[in-house]
Amino acid sequence: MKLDKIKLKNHIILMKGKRVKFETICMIGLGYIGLPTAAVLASRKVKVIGVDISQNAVDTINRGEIHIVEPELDILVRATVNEGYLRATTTPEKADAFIMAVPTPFKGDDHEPNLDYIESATRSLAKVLEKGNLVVLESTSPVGATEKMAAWLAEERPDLSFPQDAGEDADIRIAHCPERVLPGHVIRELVENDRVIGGMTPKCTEAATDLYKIFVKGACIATNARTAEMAKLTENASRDVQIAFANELSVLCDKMGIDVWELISLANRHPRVNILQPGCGVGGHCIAVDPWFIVNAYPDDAHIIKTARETNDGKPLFVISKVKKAIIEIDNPKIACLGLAFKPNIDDLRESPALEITKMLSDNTDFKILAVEPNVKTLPKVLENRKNVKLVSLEEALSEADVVVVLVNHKEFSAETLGSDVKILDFVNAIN
Ligand code: SAJ
Repeated sequence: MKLDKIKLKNHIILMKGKRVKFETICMIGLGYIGLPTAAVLASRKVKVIGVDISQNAVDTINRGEIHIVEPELDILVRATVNEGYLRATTTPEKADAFIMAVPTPFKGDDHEPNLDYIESATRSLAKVLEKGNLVVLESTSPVGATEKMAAWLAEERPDLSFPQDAGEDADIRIAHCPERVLPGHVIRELVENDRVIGGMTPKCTEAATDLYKIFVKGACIATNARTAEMAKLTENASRDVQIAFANELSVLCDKMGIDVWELISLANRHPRVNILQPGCGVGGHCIAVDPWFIVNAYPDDAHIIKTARETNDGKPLFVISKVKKAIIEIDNPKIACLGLAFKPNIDDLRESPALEITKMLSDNTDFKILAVEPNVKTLPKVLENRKNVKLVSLEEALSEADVVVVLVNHKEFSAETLGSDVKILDFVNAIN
């Protein structure tokens, strides 16, 4: 018993002796996840070098400003840049730890994950890598991506040893720590949410845990890299399946002449039922994307996940069919499309079903589209050259439109602001 205690003590001392201190952190990718993470870390008085290939993003941040919309982020970036803890640049610099938060889009038609951004970021940071460094992949990735990142690093730096070959004795520690913050609540959730930390070895997990403990108040849960990768995909696939159920109900209710919102609120009175909300489709760069990483790898087994994706991707077509039905007797109809973002109260248009619906309606040049999106100042690229599409104020849209289609439940759209003098097709329950 006594011996055990001594052993344990030694183990802790040994671990502490080996623990890496993080004075400088290099954050690669300054987008919706990278910039908030960099700013939160810098607010803990750690020196953070933010790296992005966009000169515009770098210049904006170095002025203490931000190039994306996220509540509280502007204050944090201004303060940390002014105090000298956060600085942006276009190429990686030496640091104690590197965190990578770059996009993982698709390539080709088969939803194959495109790891090109991870690969090029990995190869560029390899140049400044030093013995004792920690490299963390935060980008949502297919299972095995962290191992690929480690292999690319090893290829670039044969002078260093990596966990895939040297195990716990490696010069470099590598981990996958997926982010799970909700756009619109990123600053709070970065700090409060529990964090899954998957190292390539237990020591890698330990080093990454030390890094995240700098700002995470939630629990840091240890696992391995592959499980951490799959955990992230599972979280988003689970939400996608649940939203697909709500979207399927909305189509069924339309056929049955039942108000789906009332139906769901009644069913949710059951103590063990919690149905989510139908909408005009599922968007964003996460839920509409990540489940495909599972389906692409295991197409013969991921049945429910695939069907959910198809159900949610099919919802915009249902919305369009309802709009066309409503305007069938109007010549050159004016259609107000309320909301372009992928979800309420943000400016993010990536994979947005509302934007896709607006674009598809505007393919019919007989239709005049009055787009209303309070969170953007100009029309997005996919709409900007279309003569029949205008970005207008809510007032202008309401006064001109023959039909008003509510696509996103932004706070600006409600029973009070929309009134009842025009034909409203509400796909997001904004006016109830
Ligand atoms: N949506 C519905 N009905 C609902 C909820 C959402 O139609 O009841 C739609 C939204 O309008 C939007 C899409 O789903 O188009 C996704 O929105 P979301 O709020 O569900 O999720 P995201 O994409 O903003 O963020 C998700 C979150 N994952 C989960 O909730 C499991 C977040 O925690 C992740 O960090 C994020 O993905 C990510 O980065 O992966």
